[in-house]
Amino acid sequence: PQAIHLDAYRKPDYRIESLALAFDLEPEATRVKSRLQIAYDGSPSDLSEAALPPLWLDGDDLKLLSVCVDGTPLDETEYRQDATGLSLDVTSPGFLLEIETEINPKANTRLEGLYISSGTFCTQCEAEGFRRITFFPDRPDVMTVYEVTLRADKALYPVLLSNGNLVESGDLPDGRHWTRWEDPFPKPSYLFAVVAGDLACVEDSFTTASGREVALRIFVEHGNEGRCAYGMDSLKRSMRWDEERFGLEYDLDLFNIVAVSDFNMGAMENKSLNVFNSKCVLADPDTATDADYASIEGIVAHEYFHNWTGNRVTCRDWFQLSLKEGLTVFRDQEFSADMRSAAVKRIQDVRSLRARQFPEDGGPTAHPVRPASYIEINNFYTATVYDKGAEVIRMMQGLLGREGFRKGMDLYFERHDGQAVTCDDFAAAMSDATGVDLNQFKLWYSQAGTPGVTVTGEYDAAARSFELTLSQTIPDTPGQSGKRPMHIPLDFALLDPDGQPMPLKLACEEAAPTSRVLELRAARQTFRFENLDHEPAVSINRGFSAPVNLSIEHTPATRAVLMGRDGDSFNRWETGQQYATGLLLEAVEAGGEGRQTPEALIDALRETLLDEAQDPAFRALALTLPGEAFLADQMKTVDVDAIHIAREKMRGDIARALRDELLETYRGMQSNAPFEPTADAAGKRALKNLALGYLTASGKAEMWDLAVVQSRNSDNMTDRMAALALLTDRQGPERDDCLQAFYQRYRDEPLVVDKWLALEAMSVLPGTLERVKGLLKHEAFTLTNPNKVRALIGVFAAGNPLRFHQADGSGYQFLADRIVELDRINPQTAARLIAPLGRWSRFDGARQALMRQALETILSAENLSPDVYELTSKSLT
Ligand code: BAL
Ligand code: ZN
Repeated sequence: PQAIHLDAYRKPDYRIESLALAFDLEPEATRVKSRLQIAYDGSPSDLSEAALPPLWLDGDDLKLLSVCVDGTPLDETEYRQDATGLSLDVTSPGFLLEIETEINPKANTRLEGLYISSGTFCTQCEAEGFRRITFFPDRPDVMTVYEVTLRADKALYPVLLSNGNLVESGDLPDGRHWTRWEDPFPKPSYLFAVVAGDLACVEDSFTTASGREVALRIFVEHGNEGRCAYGMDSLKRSMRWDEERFGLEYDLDLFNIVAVSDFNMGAMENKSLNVFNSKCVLADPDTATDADYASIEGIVAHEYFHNWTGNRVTCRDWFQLSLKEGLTVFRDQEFSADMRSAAVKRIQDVRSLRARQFPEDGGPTAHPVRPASYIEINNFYTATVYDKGAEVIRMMQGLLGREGFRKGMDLYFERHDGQAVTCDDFAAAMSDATGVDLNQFKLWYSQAGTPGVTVTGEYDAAARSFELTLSQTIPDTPGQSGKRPMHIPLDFALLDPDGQPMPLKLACEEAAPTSRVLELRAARQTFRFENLDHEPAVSINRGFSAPVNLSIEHTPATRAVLMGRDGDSFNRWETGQQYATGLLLEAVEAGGEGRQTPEALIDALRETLLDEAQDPAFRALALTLPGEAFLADQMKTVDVDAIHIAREKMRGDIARALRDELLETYRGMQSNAPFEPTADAAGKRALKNLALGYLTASGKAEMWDLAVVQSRNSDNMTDRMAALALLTDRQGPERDDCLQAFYQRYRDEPLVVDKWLALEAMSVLPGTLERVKGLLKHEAFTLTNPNKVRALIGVFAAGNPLRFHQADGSGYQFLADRIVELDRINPQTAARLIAPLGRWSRFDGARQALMRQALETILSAENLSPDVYELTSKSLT
């Protein structure tokens, strides 16, 4: 397969002025008629007939039935067709093109284009699925207005939806019916959508700031109507928030969401017809956890926010994917921060960035936020494009200030509404609106790799001054070396022994604010602060203002200030995590057991656990030890066994030292009130379940009874899952009984069955791989459903380091075989399973060889998709 390069971009030769599509929906033979009004878009001097370039239409897996130009059928000598599309000679600068194709949605297991999920026709066109529906210039810079007519059997498919407004509908002979939809906003093909099925509908409405009444509908399989309330409420809150924060109103009279069970992604922002993975919208207390509720709130908001950042202003080409994704993730993060605890949300986002993006940035598939080339664009829906992209936007807001950032957003929409643009256009709007120079900053778009920033400081008591030295290094990544220094904004304060911020007077300035953003632009920079009466504790990169690996040493005294009293909760959490990480890595070096956990850490944890002034959700995060994957990421050569032993040992030490306090917390956080998915109630459950986790680690067998009782008797899925997640790691009959009872209770609930599969896949018990293999044949599992694949195979490979990396390599070979098998069904989902094997260079020689061997197994399979080929071959270099 060939790579596509950003610098080869050429604007399209032809505009599509309008597109009318008519579908006759049949599961195995859907007919699609398209009428395209086409106009040459080159310079007028090229308008001699001989000079008009051919028109290229992408097409994939389509049966071409006919092509007509201005009403005249073409014969086969007048166009050229290959496996990737159709090329037509053009003789007139404006013409009507009519094409008829046939497709087979039932056979479409890739879930790209038009396919069937549980009897419902649905589409996924981003990035390049539209070409699997009809021949079309399937690129985001070709925007057009759509009119869509849908015809289908009325009894089987009473609901027929597309983008925009419903303009007409009616009955047809033979029990069929039809609807016609018009979307007045020009859009790229990736935002096109169709849904046809027998679906239930939950309705509500929203009045926009300027008084537009918008009908809101969520379509679900019958029986799921009771699980839409939280998604609907999230939608309404998102709509209000976007008006208040960014002045952005909804622009049509109708907004539809459809939940489907088979979906490659979380959800999709098709104009006015969002299609959701059912996991990302359906919730009730009996089947969804607090984490599910929070994720639904964020994803519903994310897709809604795309209406402006993505749909009204879209990407010129797929290299600019982060233009819409990074920005929209940033927007959904800000929304969730406003709906919940901002501090907790920030910590969770940073944890997820470190778990998913930092390893990507340090591995064989590292790429910039705006990649320079790709083989398969589906492989670039990554943590880097999304989450690091969001960090880039957050840093811009840090540099411009909230008000400046808002001015930049306003200018961006003023300039580019209705256009397909680039990340440079976005940065230009930000810079022009505020006068802030972002030229060096834009290296964040083009240089891959997580910058390392080293911080050292020296206090001169006689001079009452403090000299802070910052230096940065940007690691080499595949295809990129010798990088330029980045522009890194670091939120900063100096704290006195009571944790109070001290005045920050730079030698060259009069002003002495108590916090500031230090802008690191050179490889090394020194800042000298004056008039300081005490040696300060350095609180830097507050709120994780820049996505860097920070290296800073604290004395026991300054660490205690930062952990206990820093007004920046992120850094309070961060300092504790760093402390625990240092101790754990020391223990790992010693083979795992290490020394007794120091009193200083235990005391700090006790103080946090019992500090009722702090949000329980924050306390739960502060008491959670760094995860095994994070610890592995800090090591040159990963030792999964020693990491597991060290972490469990420390958990046991903490549990034994704090047993009374933990028990008190466990009881104190219980509630008899009915379940509410609020941040407050969720925080209490999080702290209660954290306490339960430690109690079971304390070595007292009776503590396990608490988990067993909780798993059976809770009135909500959060508590039940928390208990089961502990029990799954415990050998013995009660484990098997509890898991079995859980499955029996929920066997008809696909989203809960996914949780059950994941519980088995994440177990640290020695027989896990064998059980996972067995579950492949279980009635509950199927390789054709991406949620099932991710729950069982994905969780095992990416979420169970101990068992995936077992020394005989059986985990690796298992994954390789599943990827090859799945690639024939669904390449996009198969490719997303590869990453854990790509980390081979971080392991010992024996494991390296076994992991590479597994990658070779994949690469040697016949007819590999470009998706899997690209990531596997890159992983081997
Ligand atoms: N655009 C793909 C799904 C999402 O990021 O919203
Ligand atoms: Zn998105």
